[in-house]
Amino acid sequence: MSSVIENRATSTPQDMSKPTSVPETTDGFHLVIEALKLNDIDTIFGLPGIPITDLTRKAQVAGMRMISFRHEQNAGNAAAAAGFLTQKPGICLTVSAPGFLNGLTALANATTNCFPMILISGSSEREIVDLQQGDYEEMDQLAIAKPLCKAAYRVLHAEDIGIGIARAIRAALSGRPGGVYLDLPAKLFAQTMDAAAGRKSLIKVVDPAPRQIPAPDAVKRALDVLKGAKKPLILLGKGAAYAQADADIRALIEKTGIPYLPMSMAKGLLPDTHPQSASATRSHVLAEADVVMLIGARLNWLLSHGKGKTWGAAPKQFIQIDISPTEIDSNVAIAAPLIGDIGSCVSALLAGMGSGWAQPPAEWTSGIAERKDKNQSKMAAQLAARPSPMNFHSALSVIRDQVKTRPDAVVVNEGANTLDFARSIVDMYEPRKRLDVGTWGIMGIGMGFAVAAAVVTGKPVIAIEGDSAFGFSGMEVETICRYNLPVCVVVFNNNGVYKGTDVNPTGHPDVAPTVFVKNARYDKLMEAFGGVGVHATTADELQRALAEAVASGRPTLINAVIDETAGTESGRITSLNPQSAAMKK
Ligand code: FYN
Ligand code: ADP
Repeated sequence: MSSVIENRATSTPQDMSKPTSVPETTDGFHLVIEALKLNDIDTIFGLPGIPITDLTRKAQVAGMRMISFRHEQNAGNAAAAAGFLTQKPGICLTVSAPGFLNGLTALANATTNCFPMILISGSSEREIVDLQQGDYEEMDQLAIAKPLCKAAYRVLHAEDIGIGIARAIRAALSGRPGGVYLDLPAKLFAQTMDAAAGRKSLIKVVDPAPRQIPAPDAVKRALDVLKGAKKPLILLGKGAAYAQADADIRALIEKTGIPYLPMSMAKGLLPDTHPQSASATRSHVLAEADVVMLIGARLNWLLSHGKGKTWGAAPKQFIQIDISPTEIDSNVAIAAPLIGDIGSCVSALLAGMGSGWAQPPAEWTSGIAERKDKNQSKMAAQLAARPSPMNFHSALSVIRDQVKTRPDAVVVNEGANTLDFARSIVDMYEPRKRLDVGTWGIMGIGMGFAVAAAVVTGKPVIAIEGDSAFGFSGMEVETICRYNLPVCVVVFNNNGVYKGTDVNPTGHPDVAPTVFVKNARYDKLMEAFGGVGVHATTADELQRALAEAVASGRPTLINAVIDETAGTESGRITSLNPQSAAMKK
């Protein structure tokens, strides 16, 4: 901490006779920075302003990476993605009230996704806020944050900064990871204290995400249920990707020979080309399986709550591996809950299986293989077509080929059709290389996630963006250029939300609510900040531009012109759109 301790003694002629040794002091700014650094946090995503501007400067001077954004929501999304990728809480730093609120959506989304992040916001003076006397950016931020995150804390005294940050880190990482809010009132930053006492007040969190070993009887129960299966299926969720137990998860799948389905952010845990992947016959395996083992995946809306038509008529038994005991039985009965961290649970299962674990019946696996082959051939034909203008398949086939040659690239993906088609078309080969709209199906994560992926991994990032989705965070292309990040944004431009063909039936000159400016040139946006902009109207043009962007690492935006009639309302989740009673008749 010596680098940040300031000797505040001033030397004047009158002082000359006094002893020269004066106590070193430190302050709130430096204590916050040192507390983070002590816990190996080296990057802050944020946006400077009152009262945290100097904190951003001092953090940079102290050797931290300070990534400044144009809007706090994008900084928050970056922090959340960094948390998912690194198992360290991503830090988002904002100003008070409006900045805090802008960051809050990302904090709530991180919590929903089980990503560890800490939103640190400066706040106005407690005395004035609590008496509601109208302070600058007055808001009771702690109260507002509480219901939207896993934990929320406020620090009032410099000597408590170490404790506050330690509690925030532990809350974000332990058990089910999630978002934590840390409120730092403006006055705190300038508070001074003796440097040695300050140093002593800091805490290096020991074992912030303790392993949680599953109970032996729970392991045995899970194995017994699995043993009895005729049509077993394993479902991998983003919790399994987060857990970084990649080798054991692969070993479990390969040892058991059980077909598996990755949820979207678990794609690449095993290569999507793996012979046991059942992605290409998803509906069939969900409906037909008799025993389903969930590994870090919740039975929420994305899995039709574990019931209904998706799951077919055949009776099902579920085995669920999760760190959160209250997840069990949340939607349907779970026959064999296995509570613990995924690494410990999977290795306990492997140990319990011993050698000679029986493979699933051949009629189950060969039936899956047949359907898979058929569906993949159908898909291959669609991908090979070169329609003009491009459609989702032809444009995505280019990205699919590029990712195949650069499996280390991170794919960020949002939109409706752009999301749904990309999920099934773009194969992933390595774990934690796909970041997308997650549990909420949120739009606006694109540029924040892309910046974080580039900063954290140093690898090329390909952001596959619907034109609507891109609009939520598009201004961050300036951030991408400013930090010269290896991000290639591909905007799937079909002139509107879902598609660009809606008309306003009233005859009023306003266009329909789902329609954008026709033939917009999103590529010019990137050029405005010194990046590379490409207008691609054919698959060949797209291929050349993408290959060049990935090879050069230069910030690039490709405006990929897609047939404006392509796409369906809400992609593959049209059924969630309420329809008016009159229309249903
Ligand atoms: C998948 N499929 C394939 C392949 N991969 N066919 C051939 N080859 C390959 N490689 C098939 C698969 O078997 C499915 O067909 C179909 O393609 C779709 O697969 P997907 O995408 O895996 O599955 P599905 O049914 O779309 O998944 C359900 C879902 C998913 C809810 C998990 O839709 C999802 O994650 N949605 C998120 C949507 C969202 O958040 N949108 C943002 C808001 S948009 P069948 O087996 O025949 O079914 C606001 O409007
Ligand atoms: P998906 O959307 O991919 O299906 P979900 O976000 O629904 O995945 O589920 C992730 C689950 O993983 C959550 O229930 C969470 O508690 C769990 N989880 C996260 N990290 C771990 C871990 N290290 N060990 C065990 N479970 C975990």
